Amino acid sequence: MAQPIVHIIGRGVIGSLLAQRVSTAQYPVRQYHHRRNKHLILPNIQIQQLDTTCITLPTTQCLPGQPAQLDGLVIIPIKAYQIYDVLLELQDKLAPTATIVLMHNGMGCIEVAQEVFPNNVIIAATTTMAGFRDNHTIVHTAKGQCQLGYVNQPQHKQQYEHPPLQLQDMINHILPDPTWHDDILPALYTKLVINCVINPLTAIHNIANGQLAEPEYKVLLEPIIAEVIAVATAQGVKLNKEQLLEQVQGVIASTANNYSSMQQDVAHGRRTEIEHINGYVVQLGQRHGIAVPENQALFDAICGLTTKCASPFS
Ligand code: KPL
Repeated sequence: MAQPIVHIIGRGVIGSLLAQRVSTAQYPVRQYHHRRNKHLILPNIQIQQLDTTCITLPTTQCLPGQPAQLDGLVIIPIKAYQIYDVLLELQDKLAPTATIVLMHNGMGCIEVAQEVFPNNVIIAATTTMAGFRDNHTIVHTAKGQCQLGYVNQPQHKQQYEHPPLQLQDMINHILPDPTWHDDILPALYTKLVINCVINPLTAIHNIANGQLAEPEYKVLLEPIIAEVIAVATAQGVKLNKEQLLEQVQGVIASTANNYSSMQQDVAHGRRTEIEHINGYVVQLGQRHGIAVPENQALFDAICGLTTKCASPFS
């Protein structure tokens, strides 16, 4: 049986770091750029690895225009606000046996993927792997970890050319420090909490993650976390405040020298994922009649700093 191909959608930081990990693990890999760039000659991406040595990734391919049956593992590590369009673009291009791995900050996209691909296996993953883009070089700054779990497991598994276990084994080699969860929702809400705190605060105050350990910022953490726990509880997801506070402080310490993705987006005038992070909490607050003034204020502040901000995700 041929090795399944790993298809990575996008040339972003996480996508490029993953492409490098897949080729190091010696699996066949293809990385894709968007069709709107089909006439551009895109330079090869360089990765500056954790040990500061550099490697060059193979040329990325344009997403196929015609129905093409991409099979194997299709990893989608793009910005949350790009997911909807990309899933629609992939709609007639994935084999029913392809396994989709969604990997992005924020919430609200899994439901869309389940609607567009009701018959595919879908895995939701979240990571603390990190890096930043310096022109065409991606600088890898944190090995990080991954939490993942199935969100769609169609019944007709016997038609799979590559049994889920073979793909699961590949995923375990590709993703940094993976932990599988039977119920991925608590892990996704935990990452939401981390992002609700670190991303907007570092972007608003234009600081590295580690500065949030200073007393003036430390006092801000708990009320933001308490609001996310309240909406998560209303959604049926139980979280523990003390544990979360510790986890947030742990990420602040372990990524102390890093700049969060939202700080980088704001600093470069790019669109942020705020609708899917604090905006998602605002939306859940409205749905359940729960006041979330801290998250609302962070949402408003980031919208005030960037031009491309829509109303809370819906
Ligand atoms: O996910 C992140 C991000 O920057 O988006 C954290 C974990 C906050 C690390 O910076």
